Amino acid sequence: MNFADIFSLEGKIALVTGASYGIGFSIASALAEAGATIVFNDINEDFLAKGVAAYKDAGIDAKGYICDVTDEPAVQKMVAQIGEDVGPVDILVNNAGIIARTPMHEMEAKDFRKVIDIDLTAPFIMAKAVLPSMMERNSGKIINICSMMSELGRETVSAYAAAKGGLKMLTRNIASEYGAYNIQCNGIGPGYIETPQTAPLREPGHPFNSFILAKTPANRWGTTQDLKGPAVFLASAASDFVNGHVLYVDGGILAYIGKQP
Ligand code: NAP
Ligand code: GCO
Repeated sequence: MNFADIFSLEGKIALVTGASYGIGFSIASALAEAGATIVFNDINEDFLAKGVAAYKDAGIDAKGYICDVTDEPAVQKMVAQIGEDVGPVDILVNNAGIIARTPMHEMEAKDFRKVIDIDLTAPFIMAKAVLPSMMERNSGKIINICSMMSELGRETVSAYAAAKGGLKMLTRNIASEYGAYNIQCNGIGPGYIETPQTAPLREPGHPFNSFILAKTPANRWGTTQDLKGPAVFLASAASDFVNGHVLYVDGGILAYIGKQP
């Protein structure tokens, strides 16, 4: 295999969850640019339609499905439908996620459970749905979108940190349990990226903005573009002996003690 072919996704089918916009859209676009056929889902019909149109504008013929990633029968149905429509999933990216920013002592258990359900249980449900076919074909890539909060805590994000820390361990466990089937499961841990999820933290004058810049050696917020190369690497043959890792794409945050005030 020559060098360019190592990164090629020609002939592969990639399912990216929650990919109408934001990080999911950018990762799906990168996989498409590397040659993959893209399928994605959203829970919201309007966002799904906007997503399909945005892919079209980018020259990508992506197929969208309405599906809540926490609903196991709906996920099984969607994966079966994708099998009929385009073929079996070769690459799964568990991107759909939510965050709740609430002091833990004020958080209701139902709101904590909701974050765990979408950010941790759903990647299990999604992976479970694609694994049997990957095992049969002795080939597969699963990429879980983790977070700085897979390693670090901070005020107000207890449920999110618990879920993303758990997702790091689910990643290692899938790698351990299915590595013998030539299935690689790795994570991407984005640093602080400009998306709707972080919009409240980036409002003008919000102290979090200067806090994050002081914590990031790159001295900037990440963009969704920054995640494209790492996603193609982990989806392609270039990473066939890389399993159970989380690749942090954080401008150096985890390496740095932070700027002296
Ligand atoms: P975003 O802009 O809020 O997008 C999240 C996507 O997930 C949306 O399309 C949303 O759909 C979808 N989604 C939520 N719940 C769903 C469900 N139950 N079923 C199906 N889809 C669902 O988030 P983002 O910033 O792009 O983040 C994407 C992933 O990266 C998340 O897992 C997030 O935790 C992680 N991450 C983000 C950052 C960052 O700085 N932005 C950093 C580290 C990790 P609707 O819009 O229809 O609700
Ligand atoms: C926060 C959360 C998220 C981050 C991200 C960091 O601190 O509020 O951690 O908003 O975007 O997950 O990797």
